[in-house]
Amino acid sequence: MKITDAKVFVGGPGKNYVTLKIMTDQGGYGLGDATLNNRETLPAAYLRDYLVPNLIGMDPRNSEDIWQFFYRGAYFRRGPIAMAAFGAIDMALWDIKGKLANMPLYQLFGGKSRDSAMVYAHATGTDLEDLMASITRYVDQGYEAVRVQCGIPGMPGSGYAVPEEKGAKRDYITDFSGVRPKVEIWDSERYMRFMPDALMAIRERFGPDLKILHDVHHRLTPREAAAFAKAVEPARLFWLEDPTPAEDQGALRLLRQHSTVPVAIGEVFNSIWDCQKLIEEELIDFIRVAVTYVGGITHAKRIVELAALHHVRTGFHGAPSHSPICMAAQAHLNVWAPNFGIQEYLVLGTDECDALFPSDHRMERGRFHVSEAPGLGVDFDESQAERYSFQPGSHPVARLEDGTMWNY
Ligand code: GCO
Ligand code: MG
Repeated sequence: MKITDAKVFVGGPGKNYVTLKIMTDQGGYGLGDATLNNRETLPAAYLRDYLVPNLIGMDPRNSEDIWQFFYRGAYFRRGPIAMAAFGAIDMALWDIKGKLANMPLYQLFGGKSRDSAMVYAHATGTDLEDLMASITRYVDQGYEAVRVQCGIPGMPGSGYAVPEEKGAKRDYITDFSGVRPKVEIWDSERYMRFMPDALMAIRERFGPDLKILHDVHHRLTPREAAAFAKAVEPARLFWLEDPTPAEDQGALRLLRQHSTVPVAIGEVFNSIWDCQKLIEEELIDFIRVAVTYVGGITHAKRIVELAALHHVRTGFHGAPSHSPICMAAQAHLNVWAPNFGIQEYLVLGTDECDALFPSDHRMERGRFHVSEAPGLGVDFDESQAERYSFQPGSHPVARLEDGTMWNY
């Protein structure tokens, strides 16, 4: 069996999805997602210029060897661009394998450990009352878990992932007015003064059962993060996400000495080496890698298995930047993984997105139900894809009030 061709598409409804389609000499095909938020053209170029020409003629069933060939063969290893490109190939090869076996992918991993996967939604508010209203909307829809982000009084620009107007949603942070980012202002002191009481007020309003998550988006120093984690303990969070800059794996040691708040980190990681220390030293409780950014299913599974040895559960990244192909790969891992924790999932399944990526995966009352179709269980409609093209966009950047650049 041989790979005969592979095509790369960039575009989608309100997003720049990077979709890879690998064709075989037996008429079948597999799909992969290489979307790297706000840098989408780069994994697409890596695929087109270097990886696809090498893929032609390879046996698509040898997904492990193909992964090693690209990873080791590049010599300059890792990094988000390369790993997203390898990730798309790896997903597509698993898709082909599942279709050959005529089984949904989770069966090839070891079957189901659960019927469906708990997901969390994003509640956002310009102030606490606005946030409470947003949480209520999700609780009423049956969600058991909600990430809460709130505007901070006195902070111009408000804070990470906070909407501009009351009642508005801010799920997707890309601004498509061009590649020059807008500037948001950050003030750790004001944030640390306000947020612990706000989280406690949410706990009191919604009672003991709601799973409350909060994302610091890498903005505190190790000492600040330790103090913050201690201060939010009474709110009994499901997790505190990215309290410190993710590249410093040692940064969480101080937090661990001062607090038992569950910690989640990893959405910016590209490999097992980025989280090895965090997992082996048991400095985290949830690993948040995305299948796309860590080189696909082959490498993500290695991370999940290392995590399982150290009581670390999964909480795969599921920001709307990932296409339904990555979300499908994660859905299969979620129903299999013995150490599944939770899945981030934003309901952005607009009609256009469903038309571009038809599937039987479904979300119901805060739970994701995996499709029983062979392979990944998601398709790609090329005639729909013709409607879209790349749109330049950017994340905002964060600066302190005096102008100093900070972590977005
Ligand atoms: C999350 C993340 C995202 C990122 C985004 C960057 O927890 O979902 O923090 O919202 O900001 O993926 O591209
Ligand atoms: Mg996050």
